[in-house]
Amino acid sequence: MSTTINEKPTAFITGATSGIGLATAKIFAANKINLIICGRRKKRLDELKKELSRHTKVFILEFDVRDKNTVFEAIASLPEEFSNIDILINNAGNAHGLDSIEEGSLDDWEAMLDINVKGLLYVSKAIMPGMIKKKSGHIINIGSIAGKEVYPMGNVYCASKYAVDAINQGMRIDLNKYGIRVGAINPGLVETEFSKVRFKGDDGRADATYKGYKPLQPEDVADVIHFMVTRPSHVNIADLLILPTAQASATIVNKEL
Ligand code: NDP
Ligand code: 8X3
Repeated sequence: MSTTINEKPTAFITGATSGIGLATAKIFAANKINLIICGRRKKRLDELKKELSRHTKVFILEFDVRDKNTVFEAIASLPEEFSNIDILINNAGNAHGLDSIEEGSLDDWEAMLDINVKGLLYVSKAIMPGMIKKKSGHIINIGSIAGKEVYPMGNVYCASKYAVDAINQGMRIDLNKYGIRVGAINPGLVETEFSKVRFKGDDGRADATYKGYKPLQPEDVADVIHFMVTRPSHVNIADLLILPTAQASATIVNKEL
């Protein structure tokens, strides 16, 4: 693998307890990438560590990306063996609610901006210095089709993902002088816990999101992320949109109901 100067690269994955982050941790582990897996649900992190330690070295960091001080303390606390981070997967995030703008909840808006935008920035701010020092590294930001197209009732979630798109471009420009690769993958509909969170445990509504067509599976996205980080070091996949075949745009999905 030509990603890094390390013999076995180390990847830091936020939101590894579920969905895209979990699938990415699994494919990375199967390919002997050392892992720092992050999330708030410690029990899931413990179980994942147990499973993946058969393939690679795994370290757990339990923190809420919204909590600035905890983010910096957690990353500063990494043992020597895991402190040289080659790959950062900025994945933690969710939609909270799906409401017309005038009916949106302030708590939902704050959650999306605090997690999807500010949390991503805190984690990046803590990890970039190490990459800058060694003049190498690879940051992958998980955006969304919601960061490319605004759809009805997507308002603030879309704003958070448009911000991720802008941050991805800004990082790529500003980190260019250090030889750090920065790229985004922007998925359409992926069957994860995303809709359970968006609809606050309304499983009927969440399940309906993925009915009548074949949505992307988290492994489909993880596979592409693994492809991105295993390109030769002169190749940077800067911005990629991945959709289920049944989906043509944010609002056009060919469903058989
Ligand atoms: P999941 O709900 O399955 O996973 C979300 C992950 O983010 C969990 O591991 C969760 O961990 C973590 N997370 C959420 N909030 C926080 C927080 N405050 N602090 C730390 N970690 C947090 O959803 P997906 O896998 O689908 O989502 C992953 C990313 O993909 C998100 O950025 C999402 O916006 C994006 N995306 C998803 C799409 C989809 O259709 N599913 C499509 C396009 C983009 P824990 O709860 O343990 O903290
Ligand atoms: C998740 C995909 O279409 O629900 O980012 O916004 S969508």
